[in-house]
Amino acid sequence: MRGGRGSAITLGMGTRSPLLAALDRPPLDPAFDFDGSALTFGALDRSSCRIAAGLARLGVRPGDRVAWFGPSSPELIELLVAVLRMGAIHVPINTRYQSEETAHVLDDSGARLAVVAEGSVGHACTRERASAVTTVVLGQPGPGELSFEALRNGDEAADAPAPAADAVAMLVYTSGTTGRSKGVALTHGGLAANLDAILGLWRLGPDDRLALCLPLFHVHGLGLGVLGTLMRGGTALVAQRFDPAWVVDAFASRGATVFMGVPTMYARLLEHLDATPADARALSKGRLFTSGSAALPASHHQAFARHTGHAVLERYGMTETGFTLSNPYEGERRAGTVGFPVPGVEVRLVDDADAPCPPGETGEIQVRGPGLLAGYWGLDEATRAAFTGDGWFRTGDVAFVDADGYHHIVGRRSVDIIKSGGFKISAREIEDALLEHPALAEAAVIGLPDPVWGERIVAAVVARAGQDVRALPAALGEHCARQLADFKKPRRFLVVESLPRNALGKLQKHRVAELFAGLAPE
Ligand code: MLC
Ligand code: AMP
Repeated sequence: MRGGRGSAITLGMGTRSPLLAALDRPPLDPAFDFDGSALTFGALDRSSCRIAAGLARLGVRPGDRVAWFGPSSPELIELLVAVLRMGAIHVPINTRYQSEETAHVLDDSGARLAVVAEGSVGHACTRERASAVTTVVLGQPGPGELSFEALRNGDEAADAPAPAADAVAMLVYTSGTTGRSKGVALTHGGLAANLDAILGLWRLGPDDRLALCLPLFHVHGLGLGVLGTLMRGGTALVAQRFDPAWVVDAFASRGATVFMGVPTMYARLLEHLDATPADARALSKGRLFTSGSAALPASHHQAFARHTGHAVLERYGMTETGFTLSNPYEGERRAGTVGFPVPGVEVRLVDDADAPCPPGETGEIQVRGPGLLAGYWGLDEATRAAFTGDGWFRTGDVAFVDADGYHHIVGRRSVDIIKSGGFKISAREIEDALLEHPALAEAAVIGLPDPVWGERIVAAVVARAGQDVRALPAALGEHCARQLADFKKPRRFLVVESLPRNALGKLQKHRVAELFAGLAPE
């Protein structure tokens, strides 16, 4: 993996990873603020040193994977910094995951140690793997487990030499067209180069206070929000979860200057502002509002500008490619577009044969640049298939460029990828889970357009003979709730006689949406 694709750059890494440059900020400057309780750069520097020493005592070595299943908390930041400074690999796990999804990440990454919230799904999974994974508990440890406090309370260790630019810093699991999630290996040098470019473009710096309510297990919140703060300074005001009133208060009384969100958050903020228009005054005081992870409807962009006077800066990215396209900071932020390539990133649009499209034509976005993944963890064949022969990463997203050079995303090559609430979801994974239900013969899962969620997941299913069809939707809902994270659950189950197939019997996925056309809302 080291020295893999996208790792061609060499940064002057100095004595520690460039991802941790802001640890040199004045020690009393607040780095992260958890509802009034501040973690300063100095305190973070010291506690992460102690945790790194504690991890080393437990046998964690550079290159080992350290998993995290817990809330947005000071402990997460301390552990991340410790892991990065000792050259181990941070593996965040989505806390909405159920057992099978969590177990897959632990097993696939080969986690050596995991920090888990007491009583969580992650805790149950590490208990079952006690011989392979050392369990550190946020809360009361069980027999054979350690507490996070014990890890934090040891001696400080001297810094290890900085990890190489092409050493893997994080494994971030993301869905693809196949059933199971894949670990995207992101390097110290790649992350630093890409984050430096986009945060520079947006003028992020030590005077900023970021209202951060994104989950901290995906690149949007973890990369731009957490690593951004660790690289460039400033303070992140961290919320456990998104709440429009919390965001308003961050700008009204806690000096927030920047907000980064997914379109569903803007939809919720707009509902809040429609109900409480006076709250827009607080948001107007901000410097920058950005959106990414899914398409921000132009109507949301316009409504937010009407309320607050701010043109949301929309950008496009992907776990595998980093932050790739962005509207300008100065200049027109064009609604419904994702702007131009981020400095240092090359973007091209190609046809089905990977040949560049003529100007104005629609094609797949392909990306080259320093921020690309080093590879999918343990999946050499999938990594090879994701790149063209000359090193372009195939995103599967489809776009065109307008006469002024702004990129417009128009869709995706695969109907099996769904984005709902900014979470990427594999239709195949849901279908596989559904087909484990004994009453089902067939299942087809798709995303239907939705103004709040981007896409709403629905399933058309064929029952086995003799099943009680009326009871099936409720039973399938319960089955999914046990097997899958809540955001993957189909919001509607439609029982049909048969699925649309062509003459050869192949499922016509693009026609499944027709089954839902004209149905009354549930
Ligand atoms: C939840 N609900 C849904 C749903 N998810 N309904 C339809 N579709 C969905 N996807 C329902 C729930 O069942 C519940 O209903 C109600 O909506 C509230 O759910 P919730 O889960 O409590 O909502 P909330 O916690 O507020 O979550 C919404 C959110 C969250 C927007 C905060 O989805 C989120 O954090 N999204 C961010 C994902 C992200 O970070 N993506 C970045 C990937 S990186 P009821 O009936 O029970 O009330 C990437 C790269 C890049 O993409 O470029 O950024
Ligand atoms: P993820 O795999 O979770 O990193 O999600 C990456 C995907 O999110 C991309 O491949 C796009 O499909 C989608 N995406 C990210 N930003 C945008 C955007 N601004 N507009 C449309 N789609 C986006």
